[in-house]
Amino acid sequence: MPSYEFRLDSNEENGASKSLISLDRLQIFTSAIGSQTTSDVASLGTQRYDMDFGGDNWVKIDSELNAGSGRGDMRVFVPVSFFAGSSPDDFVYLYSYFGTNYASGDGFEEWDAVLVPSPGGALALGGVGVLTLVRRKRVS
Ligand SMILES: [Ca+2]
Ligand SMILES: [Ca+2]
Ligand SMILES: [Ca+2]
Repeated sequence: MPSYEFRLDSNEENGASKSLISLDRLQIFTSAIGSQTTSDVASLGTQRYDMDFGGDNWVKIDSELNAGSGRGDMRVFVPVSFFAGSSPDDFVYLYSYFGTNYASGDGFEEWDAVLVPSPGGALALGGVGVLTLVRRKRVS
């Protein structure tokens, strides 16, 4: 099925258990309003994806399996149909939270997005023009 691909490049130290990190929350929103900053994630717009829908989930990631800065560690495919009713001019917001189950360390975790073409041509969403990252880092 046609999907949007969101790619995570986690940045952790190598060795022992230091390369492990948990992705504990992932939510994706669309909104006509760009450049929003808020601590109330639900206010970002229309929710398109929530990895905790139906129950708490998390992902254990070993950054050392594809070690090196700029090298991807996880891919998330969200069906284009989840974005039904959105406008080609909408902004896409991705909220992620790391470190609850395995602590985050070293550098920032980074996301980017790729439009995976539909075999049929036209997609419901014109493109992921702006991807705003709302990051929270657990410090304790
Ligand atoms: Ca990496
Ligand atoms: Ca979770
Ligand atoms: Ca990190």
